[in-house]
Amino acid sequence: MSSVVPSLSEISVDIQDDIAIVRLMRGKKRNALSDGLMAALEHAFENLPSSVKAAVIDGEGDHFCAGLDLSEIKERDAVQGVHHSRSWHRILTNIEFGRIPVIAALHGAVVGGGLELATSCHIRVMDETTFYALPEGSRGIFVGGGGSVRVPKLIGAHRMMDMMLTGRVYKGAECAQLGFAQYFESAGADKKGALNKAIELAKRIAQNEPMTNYALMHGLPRIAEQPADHGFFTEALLASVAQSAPEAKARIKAFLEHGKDKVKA
Ligand code: 1HE
Repeated sequence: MSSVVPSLSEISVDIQDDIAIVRLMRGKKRNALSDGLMAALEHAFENLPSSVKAAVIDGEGDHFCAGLDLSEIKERDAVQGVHHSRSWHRILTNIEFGRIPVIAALHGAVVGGGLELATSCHIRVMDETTFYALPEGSRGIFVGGGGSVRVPKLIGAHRMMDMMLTGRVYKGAECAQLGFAQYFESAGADKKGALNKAIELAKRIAQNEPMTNYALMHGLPRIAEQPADHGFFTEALLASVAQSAPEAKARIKAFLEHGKDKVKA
């Protein structure tokens, strides 16, 4: 994929102080992920300024993302298919294990590769228009963007199996309970409910100590896959690195002396 020319006009990056809003701008094609759009996505995340502490990703138009651009699949042989899938793994893993937390603002279709993109993000916000599907099963193909690894971690392999075998579509508030998203918002008249909530969360996250955010993004998923004994040790290392930052000491002092950032129920 490195030889692919990024379609830079199909991604917009809006920097608002310490957050970035990265938008898929291919609404006419329901933000279907062509090679050029994937390369542009990679380029956008690689080039976020260091002042950005959290990012939101959303899609132009009525749908977040219709998945892989199916018009490109017909030209590939098996070897090219492997490299193509591996390029998605690289791009989405660089989002999941990048420098900053990423919040997906989901509306309309979140299908196929769109769901794979959403599951590489750290937080997902959906609204009542959002629906999830994995049409690969009925198209005679398979997930290739990391879906078989990431989706079962959220909703279980049994639900993913059902979605792929039967074409089942999930929508509505139950999706948040099932694990597709952490937040369910009303779309509102301007249809920006999920986006507005995602921006609010990004601004909140950007206030955290960057090392704590980084430790959470990189530590929690890895500790979850370690034997408990290894996990405890990894946790101890991360805890000691995070607490040694001068900013952490200042934050704790501010609570002890002034009650700053008291937990509110
Ligand atoms: C596309 C794509 C696409 C739309 N690739 N062109 N993903 C899918 O199987 C989902 C296919 N898409 C849909 O089911 C529907 O388009 C939607 C439910 C998302 C939206 O429906 P709707 O009625 O709003 O839009 P539409 O009329 O179907 O599509 C508008 C245009 O976008 C149309 O092109 P046009 O030139 O006729 O205007 C569609 O052809 C085009 N379009 N989706 C290419 N996906 C790493 S492996 C990942 C594997 C997968 O992701 S497989 C799942 C692929």
